[in-house]
Amino acid sequence: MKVCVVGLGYIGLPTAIVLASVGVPVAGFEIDPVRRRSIAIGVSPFQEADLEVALRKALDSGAFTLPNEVEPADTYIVAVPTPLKNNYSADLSYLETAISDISEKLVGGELVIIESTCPPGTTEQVQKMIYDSRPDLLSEEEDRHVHIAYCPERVLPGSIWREITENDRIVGGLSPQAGQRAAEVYATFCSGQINITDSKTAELTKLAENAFRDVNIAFANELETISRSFDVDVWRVIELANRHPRVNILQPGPGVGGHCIAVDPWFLIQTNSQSKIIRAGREVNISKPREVAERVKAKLGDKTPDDILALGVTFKENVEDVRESPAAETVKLIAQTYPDAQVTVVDPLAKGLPDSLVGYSNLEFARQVSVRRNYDVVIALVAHDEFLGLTADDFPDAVIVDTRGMLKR
Ligand code: SAJ
Repeated sequence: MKVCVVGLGYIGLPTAIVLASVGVPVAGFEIDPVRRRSIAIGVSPFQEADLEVALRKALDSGAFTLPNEVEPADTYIVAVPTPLKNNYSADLSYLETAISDISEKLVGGELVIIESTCPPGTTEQVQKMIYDSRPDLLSEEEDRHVHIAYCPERVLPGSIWREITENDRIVGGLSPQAGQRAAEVYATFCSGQINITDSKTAELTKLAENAFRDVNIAFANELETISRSFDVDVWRVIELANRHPRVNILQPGPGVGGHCIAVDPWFLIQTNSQSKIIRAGREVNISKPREVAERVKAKLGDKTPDDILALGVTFKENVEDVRESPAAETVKLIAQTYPDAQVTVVDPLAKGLPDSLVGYSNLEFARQVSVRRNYDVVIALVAHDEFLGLTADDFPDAVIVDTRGMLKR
């Protein structure tokens, strides 16, 4: 088996490395030359526990190479971004480019696996793209056809290197043969159960997982609003409710971020204009940063703050990633509401202020909290491990808005 992984991001890079680590020759194609050069010298372009050590081993072993273009292989794995367009539909342009690059190299009989999160029906579209550009491949005997499967990634940012080998996989073949062949690829490194199904079921299952989590978090977020109106601690309510054997409520926060859960439910909504629950979940979670900013205003009343501290700016705890971060969105609203206040954003993991916050002259970034300063307002947004020693008592004079229930622990 020789594999070419197209797109060396959060999913493609670990997938390429894990295959190389079990001895499969892997060519990794990354379109961004800066990212490619970084990977080639063994430096991961993003932080993920244990990944960089494995990357260096894979490079040293010679099993992982970094060509400047898509390289001929018998298996292609596509892990390119599928972001949202402004109209909340999926932008499949990166996928189209990847498929076009792969199509040029095909000789027939190869397996093409899509891992990127996609709207239902995309795998069938991929098949059409391939045969539209390469009708010559259709005229060959059947075993020379191109086999296509949808195998969604399901790994959790922050635990990718462990989960990539341990999590169960879903393998959706466009044909039984494609499903079987794709399952064999994952069996080389995955100790979890490999479940073979058809491509549309696999596409929908992936979206169902992330939409379910989004709706569950939205439920927790709505419960937070309700509990607060009764002056009741929502974290205690959830803790107690989750003692019930059939209840499992997730945790409230300042909203839902990242490049998956804040995005993927839209792929379901776009296919069903009647969507109620999934759409409502999105709306509740999207509205949360504004609600947090309103809470700050309500708590301050007539007072004008001079010094505001925001704890965390990444999209969740213990990662450096700031994409779609609800913490960043909250900070932006606060910076806009109080242009004369100094807003200090502390985050031990983020590389700096996200692009969406650059240009606000009242914002400053720091890696460590100074508990000595007399902040007027403290907003707790991300429960990084580094913050867990802090309590409300560290900021005796501040108005505190704790969106994660982290300052009392
Ligand atoms: N969040 C809460 N409360 C919670 C859990 C999460 O507010 O109880 C927030 C986080 O702070 C963050 C957002 O939700 O802003 C998403 O974080 P997450 O840890 O729930 O999920 P991701 O986006 O890091 O990864 C998800 C995972 N999907 C599921 O758990 C169903 C992961 O397994 C997927 O592989 C990933 O999406 C993906 O790439 O699709």
